[in-house]
Amino acid sequence: MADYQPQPEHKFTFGLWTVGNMGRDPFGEPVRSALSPVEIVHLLAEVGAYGVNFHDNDLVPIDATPADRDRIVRDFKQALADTGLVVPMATTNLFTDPAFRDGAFTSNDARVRAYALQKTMRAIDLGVELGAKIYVFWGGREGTETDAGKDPLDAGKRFRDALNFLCEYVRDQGYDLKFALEAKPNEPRGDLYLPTTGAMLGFIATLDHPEMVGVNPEMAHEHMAGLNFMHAVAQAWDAGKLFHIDLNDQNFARYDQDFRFGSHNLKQSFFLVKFLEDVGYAGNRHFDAHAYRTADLEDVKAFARGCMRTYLILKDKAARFGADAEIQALLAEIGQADPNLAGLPGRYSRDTADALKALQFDRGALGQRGLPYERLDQLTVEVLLGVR
Ligand code: GLT
Ligand code: MN
Ligand code: MN
Repeated sequence: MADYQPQPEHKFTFGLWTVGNMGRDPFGEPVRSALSPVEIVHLLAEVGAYGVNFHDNDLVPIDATPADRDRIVRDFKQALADTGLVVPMATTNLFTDPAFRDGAFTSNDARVRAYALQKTMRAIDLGVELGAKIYVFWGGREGTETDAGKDPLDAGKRFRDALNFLCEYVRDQGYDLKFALEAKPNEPRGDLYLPTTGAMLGFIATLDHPEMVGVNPEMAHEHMAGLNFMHAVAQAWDAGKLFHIDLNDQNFARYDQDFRFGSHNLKQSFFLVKFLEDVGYAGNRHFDAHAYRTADLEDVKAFARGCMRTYLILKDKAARFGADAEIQALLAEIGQADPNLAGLPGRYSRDTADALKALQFDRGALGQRGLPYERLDQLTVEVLLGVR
């Protein structure tokens, strides 16, 4: 893997909104021209991506006529056929239109909640028509600026009712589609409900069809909350809930920067890639990021290529870490078992509990044993810096 060229088996995907991002921010107007969905598909094919994801309105404008919709979808399908790109994931825009300014599924207005369900069912139909197997829910405006006007218990119940309704819709239609919930702590609203992947995992267990629903953790969002992204991903994996993943990068405690993958926190990115590769995560590796506002079209392509190339380089580094004899010797030393434990504690039984209670521990020696994490971390850094 010396050339770090993306291949379909790497399952690298981008949203229409990522490389299509025009560089608008709260203080400035767009700096890049709009690209049509067809142009974006060709751009992604040019840089070597495997798939393209979209919100309903990235593809079909919210006020399109049925005839517009049919033409747009036909052209998009043609672009997919011409390039070989696939659509693994789709989602709904429930945050741009002013109707959603107080949330969608959790809005205080019953009409907005009903409209959000209608819009999502239509968007699911569109996603499935184009081949999506994963449907993402990012509650962009499901939150508050002030808790004076919305009860979090009502909001939670409304969100649950909406997801239960939509799970039944998918089952009733016979769609092969799973849901992936994406958490974010804040932005664009002051506080968003279910702000972390851990919160989403707890919420999923309260749904009528938890088996249909997993998570879509985003690196930048966990970092905004000051959390260790790899740990969140590991918890999701352990729960069998890592249905999708949004890769990007971010300086801690800032706004949602959505930087190029690996551009800021190389070490966290390394441990994340190592985790995904070690466990054999077979899902899409979706880059939910966009180029700097300073980028022109060529630089946007460099951004997209960079996301994939860095992932593959880090994958290579993870293999080096695994093959490094000194690193592996340190890991073996750290993880040493004690033959005197003879299988204790094992599974609970009255006997194992009694045997464990009877054991003598040298607490002083336990507290003195050296743990060579400094050496191990330095070796990790040297792998990353390319000198091992
Ligand atoms: C938006 C958001 C992302 C979500 C997308 C899906 S849209 O760009 O910042 O994190 O994944 O709705
Ligand atoms: Mn983000
Ligand atoms: Mn995202």
